[in-house]
Amino acid sequence: MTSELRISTTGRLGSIVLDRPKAINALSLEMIEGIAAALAQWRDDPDIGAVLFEGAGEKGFCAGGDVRAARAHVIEGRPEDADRYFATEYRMNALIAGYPKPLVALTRGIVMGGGIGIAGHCGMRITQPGSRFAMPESAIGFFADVGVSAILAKAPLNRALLFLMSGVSVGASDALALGLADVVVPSEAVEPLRRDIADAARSSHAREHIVRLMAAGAVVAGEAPFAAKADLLPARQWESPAEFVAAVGDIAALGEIAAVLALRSPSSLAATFHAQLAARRLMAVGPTLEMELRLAGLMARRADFAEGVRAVLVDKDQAPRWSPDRLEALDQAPILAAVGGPQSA
Ligand code: QUE
Repeated sequence: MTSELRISTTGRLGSIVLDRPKAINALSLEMIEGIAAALAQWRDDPDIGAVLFEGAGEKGFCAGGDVRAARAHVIEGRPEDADRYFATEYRMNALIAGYPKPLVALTRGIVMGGGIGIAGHCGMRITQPGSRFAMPESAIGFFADVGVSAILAKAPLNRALLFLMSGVSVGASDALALGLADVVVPSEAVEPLRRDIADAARSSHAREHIVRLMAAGAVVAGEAPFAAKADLLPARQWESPAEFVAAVGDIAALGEIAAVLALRSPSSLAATFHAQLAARRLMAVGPTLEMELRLAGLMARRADFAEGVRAVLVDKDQAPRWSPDRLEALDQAPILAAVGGPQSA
């Protein structure tokens, strides 16, 4: 068992604490395997009634995945090792999404990338004021993965595309508006809530008890400024990522987000756009993750992934050189083939 995970039980409550606080609990392969092993063991254990996920440290629940390691595999000529990392992570995401017992995510601070891949798929999602949610993969030449396309497929299309393509972070109220969390609970209520959830796990109606605890502890969500901005876009079926990006550029109030989109990898924008449309056709987490695994195999091998991780996380010059550097110059055929859209038939 890895030291980056604390796995324990309190009565009939299983507890999984991501414990790699120096890296904001970013998910190593060993952490992913440890989470999957604990969940697999507890699934049929009659002594476990519910499972709680939390992150150690002050900074947040989880900053993402081990994209530095995935990049190293690719540039050392072993992209299959990167494939194996993503396959293991997505299998864990599917295990969470289809889990037969109540899974509770208790998040705060940073909840990004692979962190949303855990917390977002839990059946009961509690967050706290001040939390920041994002899928920032378009900044590193990858795409919004870990099955989050399937969660956002239930949100209005413009909210989903703007959030996933831009990678900007949003607060707790917007996480509710996007369908990434269910309730916001004040930080001072968390300790008693944790005890109450452990008590509820003893009940044969644990799910109903926890739902009631969540409703009782919730504060009224405030304004959701990101969702309000996305709702300024015309409601329509976008034909291409370029058309969507142009529409964002046409609305003055979206200027900041348009500027962010202009910095993102064009390949990432296209992959994230087409993955979201595919998720809306599939409307199921398992098939969406299978689609994402094909897309991950493609995207991890493209130059933008190694370059994006270099610029953001290795050299930290924040100045990636994308190829191609414009959506207009991108051949979308390989991306369409990977997502398996009607266009690829
Ligand atoms: C996009 C990402 C990640 C990211 C930044 C991006 C990601 C990830 C981290 C991260 C952050 C802090 C750490 C760490 C990793 O940042 O997946 O180890 O200490 O894990 O723009 O996908």
